[in-house]
Amino acid sequence: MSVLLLLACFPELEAPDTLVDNPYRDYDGDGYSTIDGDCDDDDPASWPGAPEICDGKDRDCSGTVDDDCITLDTGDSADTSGS
Ligand SMILES: [Ca+2]
Ligand SMILES: [Ca+2]
Repeated sequence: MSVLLLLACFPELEAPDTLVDNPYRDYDGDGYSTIDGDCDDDDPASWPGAPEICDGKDRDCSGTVDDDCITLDTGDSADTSGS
């Protein structure tokens, strides 16, 4: 009960990392922070030099979406070509 009261009085104790957007922090855990050139630090599949996948996002942080991108092969999935 006292912990809840403490958090109510000091909300910054609850989640201090989300209150300040630190450009030096790697939020998505891909090894790159915003200051390192991570163009989307909410997506662990986007970082400088990452494989550019044809998914409508700038995965390699080149500034261009789907430039020279690769299509992921989903393998032997069901026939999606229709009739
Ligand atoms: Ca990152
Ligand atoms: Ca790109």
